[in-house]
Amino acid sequence: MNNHHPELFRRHERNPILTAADWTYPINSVFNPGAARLPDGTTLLLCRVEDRRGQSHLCAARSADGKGDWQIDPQPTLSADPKNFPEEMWGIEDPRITYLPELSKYAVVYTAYTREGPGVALALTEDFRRFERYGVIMPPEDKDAALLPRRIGGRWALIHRPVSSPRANIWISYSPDLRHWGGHKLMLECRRGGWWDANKIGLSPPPIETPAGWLMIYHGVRQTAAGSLYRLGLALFDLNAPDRCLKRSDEWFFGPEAHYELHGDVGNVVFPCGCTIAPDGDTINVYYGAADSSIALATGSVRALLEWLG
Ligand code: BMA
Repeated sequence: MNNHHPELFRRHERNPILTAADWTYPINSVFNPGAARLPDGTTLLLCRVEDRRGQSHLCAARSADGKGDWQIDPQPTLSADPKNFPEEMWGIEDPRITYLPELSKYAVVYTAYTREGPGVALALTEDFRRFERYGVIMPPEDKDAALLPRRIGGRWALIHRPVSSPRANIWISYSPDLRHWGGHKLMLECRRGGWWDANKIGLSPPPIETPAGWLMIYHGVRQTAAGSLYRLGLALFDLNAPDRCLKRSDEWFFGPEAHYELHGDVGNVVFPCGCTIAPDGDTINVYYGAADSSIALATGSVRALLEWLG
């Protein structure tokens, strides 16, 4: 156990880096973005934008340094399409982006808000302008999902979080073609009792491939008399058998502290869906929704995260 708490994630000095006021069309809030570093070095955020009906769509914002001067698409980049995909009737949320070298495409795995609750949907894209939709790939209630970048033992791997009430654990499932899924395995279980990650956990950004294993930042939800507290912990998984957990932090290392994390539409929430790794291979930029209202950036080191995990 650690007795000292190193600052593993440093908040950007100009946080929040994106708010509803930055949008070119009227919106309620912008949060929980997926992230990708494009081949030319541009950082792309696929932001969850909530309109004033209460429904979400996705909108791209691009920045040369991943910190400022964001170029925001003048209209929604990916909207719900309930005519062709009735599962998206109440909007689409919380995208996680993984680049798939085998297909030379990005996989965007997002939440489709169906009549029966959240489900997991997939779209592929080369340019974040045109999208090839696969529809719902995991039925409700399921969310917090992302693909691994390459096949494991010949099959694609999807991390996701089905709810088996009253608890919600992280699972991994496999597919030969991204459409048919099976081989379901429990990947990480929520703790019980008074733990910070008791009863409900979920994947945050897609896992980061390191020589030591897949490094996962995950969120734990603590129910309190004052509402839910969303905080982040770490776990490490075997590169060739990703359902095998090698290490897991006992403690959370990042939680709501700044005013924009404590106050907003849903206070006490830090919720990253994306991160980028700088060309040095170590610096990690984590983009997170703050209090379901704005987008903030925190920076750390993959090496330091692994060291802290022990
Ligand atoms: C989770 C998701 C996130 C949201 C968080 C806090 O269940 O719905 O989109 O940011 O709750 O409200």
